[in-house]
Amino acid sequence: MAESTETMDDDAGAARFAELLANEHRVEPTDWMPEGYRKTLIRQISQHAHSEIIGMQPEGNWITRAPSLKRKAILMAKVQDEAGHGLYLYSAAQTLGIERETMFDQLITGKAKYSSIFNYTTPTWADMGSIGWLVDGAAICNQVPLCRASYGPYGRAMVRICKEESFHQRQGFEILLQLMRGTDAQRAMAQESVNRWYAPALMMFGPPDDDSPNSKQSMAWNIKRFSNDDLRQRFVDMLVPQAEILGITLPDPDIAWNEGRGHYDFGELDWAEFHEVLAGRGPANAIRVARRRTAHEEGAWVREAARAYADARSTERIAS
Ligand code: BYC
Repeated sequence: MAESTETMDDDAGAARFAELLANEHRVEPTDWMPEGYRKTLIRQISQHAHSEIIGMQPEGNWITRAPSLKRKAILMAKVQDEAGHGLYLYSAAQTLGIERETMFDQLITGKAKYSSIFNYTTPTWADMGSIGWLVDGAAICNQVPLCRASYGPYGRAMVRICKEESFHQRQGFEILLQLMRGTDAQRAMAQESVNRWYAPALMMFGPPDDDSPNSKQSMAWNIKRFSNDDLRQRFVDMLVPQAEILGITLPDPDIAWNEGRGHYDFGELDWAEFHEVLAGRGPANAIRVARRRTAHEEGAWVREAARAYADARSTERIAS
């Protein structure tokens, strides 16, 4: 087993930390790490965990109304996967010294950020297709490189999360494909939904690189492996041929293949809207946080029962 470096003095610890990064090795919870690295990881991992938990709501909205038993079973499994992702990520953040209760508190009091995308509403069934295809698709582009994040518990959690996300993306694509092969009304519903989700999905990657205060340091620490704009480009390049297969039009007249760059060009995004959503003024911010707070309060008895059970077990163990 690797020796713990947690107790090294700062100079020796910093040298060892730099060596781990230079050799593309993982940093583990018992290793010495700079305070900024710890704080950045707590920020990113907890925001990611919150996104998974809040992200259950827009789809949870459709579980009782899914159009068939099969669709309902698939959607329930997907939403349960998201709860699981949230739990792995809260556990990974806890290894950095933050309590889970503190993170929950930050979320339900509106102090914590979570992904902007979950502040949009899901008025139609086609939105389940768009979330899978576009939101989970963006999540995969962003998260596959995070499997190589330098912090061990985060990178390892991401491996399983990414496997599940790719199933989620395929199921969303398949919902849209079915609608596009259906009636005129179904095709119109799919197109209208993609029109609403496309730009917010591109904004999931975060602000443009020259307006991203955290990217440079996070890349130097091998947490982020690609810049926000690079990942956004990768996503657009992936979407265009998939949209052709679906027969869906991406709602951006500026999309065009650029032979010189070897990538698709695409239009400017509305960053004012992104900042409004981050400031808590998106279409569903208030609903999402209020719903989470109610669920947390209504779940108090579960936490009390789990605590009482754990206390009883430890008393039993001491007595035996
Ligand atoms: N939404 O310097 P930047 C899912 C914030 S869940 C909200 O570029 P960074 C799914 C950013 O936090 C997917 N805030 O930051 C679940 C920072 O603010 P603070 C969630 C955003 O960290 C259920 C400020 O803007 N994925 O897939 O270097 C159902 C400046 O940004 C956003 C993750 O969490 C945003 N979109 O890069 C279906 C992935 N973008 O903290 C699907 C992990 C930026 O300084 N996270 N901000 O106050 C990351 O990869 C990075 O944190 C980001 C941002 C690329 C998101």
